[in-house]
Parts: sequence; structure tokens; C-alpha cells
Amino acid sequence: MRATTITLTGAGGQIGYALLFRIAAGEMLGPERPVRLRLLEIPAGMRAAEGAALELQDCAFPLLSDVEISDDPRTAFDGCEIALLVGARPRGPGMERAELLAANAGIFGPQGAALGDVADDAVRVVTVGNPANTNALIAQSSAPDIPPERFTALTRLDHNRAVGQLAAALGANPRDIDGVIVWGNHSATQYPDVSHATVAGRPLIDALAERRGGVDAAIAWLDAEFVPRVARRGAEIIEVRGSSSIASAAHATVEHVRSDVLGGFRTSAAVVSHGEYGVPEGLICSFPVTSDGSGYRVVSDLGVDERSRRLIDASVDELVAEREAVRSLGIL
Ligand code: NAX
Repeated sequence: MRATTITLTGAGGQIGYALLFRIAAGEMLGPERPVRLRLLEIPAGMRAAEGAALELQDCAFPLLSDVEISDDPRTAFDGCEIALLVGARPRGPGMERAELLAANAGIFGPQGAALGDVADDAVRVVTVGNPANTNALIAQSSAPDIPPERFTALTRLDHNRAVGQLAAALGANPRDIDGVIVWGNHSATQYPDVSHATVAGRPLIDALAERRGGVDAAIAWLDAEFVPRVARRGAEIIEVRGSSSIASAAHATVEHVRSDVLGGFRTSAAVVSHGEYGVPEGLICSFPVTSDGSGYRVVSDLGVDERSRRLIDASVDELVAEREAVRSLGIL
């Protein structure tokens, strides 16, 4: 089988290091599909990327056809079929949000333009680097010849975190939990929603009410513990581990691409809005999605109750504000 070209930015960073070996082992695209890796770094990260490439060689992965490293986006994205945009500018001490958005626009704008110029016609682009949704929007806007639907941002980690919390609260196996939705921005305003979720085929809210002594108590737990814990899980990991989420973020990235390219069950991903659920068109917002292998599509026919509406709107408002901030900097 022909090798698929995957470009990873930030390949010398922590998530890059966790991700490369899983891709090369065939976990992202399946055990039959060879991969060709293109690693993009800035000069300061080149040695770390080179070291990772040496270790990839030492694994002698049968599916890995070759690895190239570059600090030039046009070289690294040449012929790219799957772009994983992980490298980003972190928020420095005292950095304002506008500065953070501008610094990242200086990365994701040129990378989007390079993708538009040199990537494969069928390229799919996943943004992991934060602020992920707005970075994806900037990259997408810089590549007008690539269909906007090909740009997605990672909220699968938030989705998996929500499933993990529910499994623990219900004493259930994560594989029995279905239909969880993460809405909105990959930030503390995100809304993990269980109103359409099931556990072993039964409405999850019923199982939760049984455990917590009634529907009101179940909703109180969702509002006071579940939603904030999932939304702030990244900060909790930093506090406990002393470093941000790495292996779980790499795992979620593997699953995000796998579900998109190979198809699968309903999950959550940030994709471009066409106005579904009242989300303004063009925003890259987390929705319930499915894919048959040809790319994520929003599942657009689910009911939204009043409580969910309020929480979705709060996160969407933040996405609108980020887009406005980027526009006011003259970036979009
Ligand atoms: P690291 O700081 O370990 O690595 C980032 C790497 O990107 C560095 O090696 C750096 O040299 C490189 N880089 C910077 N600018 C670049 C550019 N213009 N082109 C290519 N490479 C560039 O961070 P890491 O822990 O790997 O996290 C990467 C990003 O993922 C961060 O923005 C982080 O906030 C974000 N995350 C997103 C998550 C999500 O669910 N969407 C969860 C995990 C993570 O927090």
C-alpha cells in the first residue's frame, strides 16, 4: 500500500514525542498503512526533533517508510495528506490574550498559507496547539483553496476526559458510555453534555440519578462537579503532575484522526460551523460529529434543552470574542 504523508509540527516538543511513535506503530491509520513522516520545528527545536527521528529509526517500525525534518513549512508540508499542527506559542508570564492570539497567528497564518500552496489536494488539518479553535480558524482562513471542512481542532481529549469521569462516577466501563458531547471552545468555557448519553444502552441521566438519589441530585452533581472538573482537567493535571497533559493529548490526537479518516462512532471534534445549533457560521466549534471515513460531519438533529443552550452559548460567545480579537488585530 502507498505511504501516507503526515506532517507534524512541534515534533521536538512533548506531545510530538508521545505522538510520533504511535503514528509510526500504525495506531493512527491502522496496521496496513505505511506512513511517511515530515517533522516541522523551529531552529530551537530541531535537535530534539532529530533525536526523536534517531529513536524512530531504532524502533525499526515496518510501517515507517521515511522521516524528514525541516524548519521550513513549505518543505515540511509538501505533499502532506494529514497535517498535525501541534507546535504553538505558549502563554508567557503576564501575556495578554491579544498578544497570545497575535503570536500564534504569526505561526498558524503562514502554516495555513503553506498548506494551501504545497499540501496534497485531499489534505486534512488538525490543530492541537492552543488556543486550538482559533488557531485552526486562522490556518483555515489563510488557505482559501482548501475546503474549510478539512480543518478541525482537537476536543477529543475533553471528550475522553468526560467519558473517563462518567465511567468512574457510574462504576462503568468507558466502552459502555456513548453519546457524550463536548460543545464549544477547547477552554474552561467548554460544555461537556450528557443529555444524549447512554450507559450500556440506557439513558445515562437515569443511571446517574439512581446512584445519586434522584434526578435533581444528578443534575446538581453535573453542574457543580462534572462540568467544571472536565473543563479544568488540564489545570488539574498541571497541578498534580507538574507538567501539562502529554500522553492523553497524544492519544486523543491519534483517536481524532483515526475516527475522521477510518470512520467510527459519534464523538466530539471542533469543526467549521455552517450555522448548526445556532453557532455563527465560520467558527471552528466543538460539536457532536460522525465520519464515514470521508471527514467529520456535524450531527445536527439533536434536541438542546434550556440548561444546555445557556452553557453552549457561553462557550460560543468566547469563540466569537476570540474571532473578533483576531479580526481587530487585522489578522482575519
Ligand atoms: P512543547 O512546548 O513541549 O512543544 C511545542 C513544540 O512546538 C516545541 O518543540 C517548539 O519548538 C515547537 N514550535 C513552536 N513554534 C513552532 C513553529 N512555528 N513551527 C513548528 N514548531 C514550533 O508543548 P506540548 O506540550 O507539546 O504542547 C503543544 C501544544 O498543545 C500547546 O499549545 C498546548 O497548549 C497544546 N495542547 C492542546 C490540547 C488540546 O486538547 N487541544 C491538550 C494538550 C496541550 O495542552
